[in-house]
Amino acid sequence: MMSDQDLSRRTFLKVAGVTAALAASGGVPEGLFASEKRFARFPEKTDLIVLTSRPPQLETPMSHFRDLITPNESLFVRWHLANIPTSVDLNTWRLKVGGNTEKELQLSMEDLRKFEKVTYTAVIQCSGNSRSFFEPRVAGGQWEHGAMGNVTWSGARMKDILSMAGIKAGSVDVSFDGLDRPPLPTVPDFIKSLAIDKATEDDIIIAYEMNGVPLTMLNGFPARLIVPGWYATYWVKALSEIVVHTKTYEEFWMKPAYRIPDNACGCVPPGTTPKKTVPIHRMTTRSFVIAPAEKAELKKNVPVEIMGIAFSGGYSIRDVIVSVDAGKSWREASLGDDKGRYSWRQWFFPWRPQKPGTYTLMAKATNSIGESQPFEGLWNPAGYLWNKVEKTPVTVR
Ligand SMILES: Nc1nc2c(c(=O)[nH]1)N[C@H]1C(S)=C(S)[C@@H](COP(=O)(O)O)O[C@H]1N2
Ligand SMILES: [Mo]
Repeated sequence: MMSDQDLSRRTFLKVAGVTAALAASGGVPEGLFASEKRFARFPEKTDLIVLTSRPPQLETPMSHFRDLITPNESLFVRWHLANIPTSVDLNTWRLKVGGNTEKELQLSMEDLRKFEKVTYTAVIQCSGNSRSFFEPRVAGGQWEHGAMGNVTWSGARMKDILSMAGIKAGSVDVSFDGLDRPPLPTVPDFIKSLAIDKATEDDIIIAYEMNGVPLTMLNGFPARLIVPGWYATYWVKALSEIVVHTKTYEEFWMKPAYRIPDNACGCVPPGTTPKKTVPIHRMTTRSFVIAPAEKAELKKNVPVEIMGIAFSGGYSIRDVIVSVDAGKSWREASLGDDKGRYSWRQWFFPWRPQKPGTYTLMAKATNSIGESQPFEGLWNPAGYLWNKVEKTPVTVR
């Protein structure tokens, strides 16, 4: 996770005594200052790391990922526009469904709850999760690894709702808009779209519950789209309107925003511009060492269980291999409970360090279709898809 170069940079800044001043001015990347992270407690949330407070961009500390399911109060928060809903009256809230449909629907929460209820566990992850590790640096929220979580979602199937509305011939795209609004007319409203075939897949739901209770306001009360396996940019919160289109929907947040190079790795040589791009979609395969934490101090000859998580874009984790010697040798970890192909999987690896010193722990996951993780970070201009094998240094005394 941290190269020697990063460590020396951190040390340099500390020695120079400029850390606090730079952090206060907002002029430094959060990623370099573990000790100077700013925490705040927002409504229905526990203390989270603040990237920005208006709009709220709140990151989950890694220690919260010891749990298989991320508690609602711990889940990260990301909004693009400053005008976010802070209260919603279910007596007046309606989900409008229209466009190229036989009927226009105005669904109340009661109506939404009448559709067959679907429940599954799925990783939610921001496209820009881990962006702060890109070199050269890229613009955008400087997340470390905490713009993710594993949540059990319940809601109504999108395809059931669309079939109630009646999809007319010639439909190609479906767009999703929420209650948040741009602060200025020049800022485009946050609207995302899915191709009609994607939008009507079995597992696409409009969720009204997270972990068995109504969504928190910051995570999209009263209902949000869930596109399991895909990045959370599509998981539109506080849904208000769904429109079926006869043309590809390509407004700002679909184009030019949230696009990746149109090639197998979604990457280009660092610092260059891709020739052709496509909308970001499925998540890459990732794994993390969660415990012991980075820089933990362990005792020699005392057994520890290394624990971590692994997930991929909708295909089950086939195996996780672990190294305690910076990648020289690898052994397979044992996998925890299987909560389905969209969930993350915990893994466990017993270890008894025999000699004092510094050890670098690493994990590498492979999914059921053979997708795995690179050893070096791949680069793209928007800072998406980061999934390299991370390094977790620990000390044994
Ligand atoms: N209405 C609305 N929905 C939205 C967004 C937004 O800005 N407005 N941001 C998207 C992005 S980019 C992410 S990463 C997720 C974050 O979901 P969370 O705040 O529940 O963690 O919401 C998505 N849905
Ligand atoms: Mo995001």
